[in-house]
This record gives sequence, C-alpha cells and structure tokens, in this order.
Amino acid sequence: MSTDSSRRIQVPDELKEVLLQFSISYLVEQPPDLIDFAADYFNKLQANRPATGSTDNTADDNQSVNSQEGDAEPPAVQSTRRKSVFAEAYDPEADDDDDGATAVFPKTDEQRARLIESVKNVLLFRSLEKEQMNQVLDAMFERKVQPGDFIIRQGDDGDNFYVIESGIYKVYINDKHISTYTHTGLFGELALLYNMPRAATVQAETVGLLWAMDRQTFRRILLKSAFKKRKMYEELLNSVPMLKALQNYERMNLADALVTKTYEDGERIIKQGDAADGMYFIEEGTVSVRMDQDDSEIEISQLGKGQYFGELALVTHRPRAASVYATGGTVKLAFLDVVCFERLLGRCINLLQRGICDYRYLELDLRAYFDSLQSI
Ligand code: 1OR
Ligand code: 1OR
Repeated sequence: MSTDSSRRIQVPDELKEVLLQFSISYLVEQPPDLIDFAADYFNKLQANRPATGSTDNTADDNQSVNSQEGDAEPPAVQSTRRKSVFAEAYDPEADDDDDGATAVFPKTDEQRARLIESVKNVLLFRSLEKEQMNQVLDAMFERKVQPGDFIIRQGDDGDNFYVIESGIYKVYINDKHISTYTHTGLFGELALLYNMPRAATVQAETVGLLWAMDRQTFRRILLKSAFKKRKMYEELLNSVPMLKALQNYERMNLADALVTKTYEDGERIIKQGDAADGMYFIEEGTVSVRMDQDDSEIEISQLGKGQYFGELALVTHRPRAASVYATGGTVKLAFLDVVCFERLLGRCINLLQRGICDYRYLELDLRAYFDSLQSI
C-alpha cells in the first residue's frame, strides 16, 4: 500500500461533525445498547435534523416530589407532618389569616440603615416591589438576644419571622444539631409560610441582634410572592439529579434565589470567553452548546428541560468554556447568580466537579479518537 500523502484518506468535516455529535450524545446518555442508540439517533437526525436532545422527563406529576433518598435521614418531625412542605396543596389566595392592619415600628436613621444592610441579601424579599419592601422595613422590629436564649422551639406555633443582623444561632431538630447561622441569614419563615408548627429549635450561641416581623405582616406581604416562587420552581428543582444532594429545605432556599429569564430562538445566552455571572437551569426548551473552532462554532451538545449549564466557569473560576444559544423556540431558564451559587450549592460542588471531569475526559477521548481517524 502506498504511503503517498495525496492518497491518504481525508476525513470530511461533515463526517467529523456528525460523528463528534453522535459520540458526545452516546457518551453523555450512556445507553445500554450502542446499535439501538445509533439507529435511533441517525433516524431522528434524518427525520428532523436538530431534534436530537433527550426529552426524558419522568416524574413530573405533583405527587412525586421529594422522596428523600435513604442517606438523607429525614428527621421525625418532618415525617409526622409531611414528606415535603412543597407537596402540600395549599392555596395562599384562600388564606384568611389577615386582620387588615400592618404594624409600623418607627426607626431612627441609624436603625433603618442597619436594617437595610441586614435584609440586603434576604432571598425571600427578592421579588418584592418597592412599596412592599418599605412596608416590610416599617414592620420589622429589633430584638436583642443573649447566649442560650431560645428564639424558636420546635413544635410551637409560629409567631415571628427573623432576619439576623448579628450573632451565632444553632438549629436543632429533635435535639440534634443540624445547622448554624453565623451573623447572616433568616429563619422562622416555614411555620408562617406553610401554617404549620415550628420545624426546628433555634437557640442563640452568642449575644446577637435580630430583626423580627410578626406573622400577620409576614403573611400579608410575603406569603403570596414567596409561596408562588417556591411552588413555581418545585418541579424544576426536584428534577435536577445534582440537587438531590440537597435537603428539601435547601432546595426551597434555592427556589427563593432563582430568577426566570427567557430567550428566543437563536439568542445567545452565554458567550465563550466571557466572565461568569451565574449558572442556568432549563425550565423549558432546548439550548445548543457550541465551541469556537477556527472561524466558526461547532455544536458540542444540546441540553433540555431539567439540565443545567454555566456551572463550569463558576467552579473553575475561569472564563466561559463554550457559548450557549436558545434553539428551537423560546427557552425559559432559571438563573442562579454567582453569590447565591456559592452560598447555596456548596454541598453540590463535588457532584458538579464530577460532571466537569466528564467534560474533560470526553474532550480527551474525542481528541484521541479524531487523531486516530485522521491518521487512517
Ligand atoms: P420554622 O418557622 O419552622 C424553625 O422555625 C426554623 O428553622 C425554620 O422555620 C427554618 O427557618 C429554620 N429544616 C427546617 N427548618 C430549618 C432548617 C432545616 N434549617 C434551618 N431551619 N434543615 C436544615 C438544612 C441545612 C433541614 C433539616 C432536615
Ligand atoms: P461554562 O460556565 O464554561 C459554558 O459556560 C457552558 O457550556 C459550560 O459552563 C458547561 O455548563 C456547558 N465542555 C465544556 N462546557 C460544556 C460542555 C463541554 N458541554 C456543555 N457545556 N463538553 C461537551 C460535553 C457533552 C466537552 C466538549 C469537548
């Protein structure tokens, strides 16, 4: 056989691209049977070129929320009441826990400035309009605490909701320490939001300062917006496998932090090389992930409902590794900004990193694969 370079087999670009996409789909989906998968993949490609993404959305009925996996050891207090507060069919519109008056606690300029600083990062307040926010600020009152004070006792009825200005607070469920707030955060919203007894005990470890809001005001101003938001993102957050590592309660906090963004067909969501400001979960539609190659871009992946993207740059602290576009119609995304990402997804970092290793291996495998094709 001649080794004359003019007779070397050239791998056409189109073949490279089709095989690349097929290989990525195969590696990502890891189907049990390569041939069945390939037949299905190429049939679909022929019938409808862009429609290659997986649309596997199981468990989307409202009943199936949050069967916590065995390792999460749900506390007894939860199982005696409900599996998930999300699962409750509760209609805040029908709630009549309202006597018409909103408390106003006058504040000095100094107090108001401190309060504004304390509530700056309160996710529950995110979707409030300016007027509602002012009502919230008026209605909050200061409470000084001493070490050892019980602010909330598990099983009690809910009276107030608290935002922390300072101090360390320990959270116990059935006398077991489950988390700690240090100088920031909020607690006491669950009993007021879902009309149920306190889910946990909260005790001050140090002296501290809290801003409190009474039940009526909380329910009048915050109930609808907060409840709607948690409900709205419930299905999405339950469908993302990576988030299974979180407790129900943490997923609810995540729901408070999300912001919905929509993009039209063809619109760019992320640009390769840009600095990262957050990550996205796909609520509806499909996105195309593309990488720069020479003067053009090649599609390396399509992602659909329940999948996420934009996490890589946040975990690696590097620029965006690829561009991402809306494709095939309107795409609805839930955006999590970088600050909330670091605060709320800490426990998922390992899983995120595992996913990211897969990109790297995939890239190495594919490079080796194409090098070998090129040298046939
Ligand atoms: P609450 O009104 O029920 C106790 O009163 C508060 O403790 C509760 O609202 C929350 O604000 C706060 N699970 C439930 N409540 C918690 C949790 C929590 N952490 C803080 N609170 N978990 C901890 C998650 C890291 C889940 C444990 C399974
Ligand atoms: P990001 O923050 O870097 C672009 O912004 C996003 O595209 C990235 O996070 C990932 O979420 C997503 N390699 C790199 N990024 C990818 C890939 C990918 N797929 C999706 N993204 N590969 C494809 C793996 C199926 C490796 C290609 C060789």
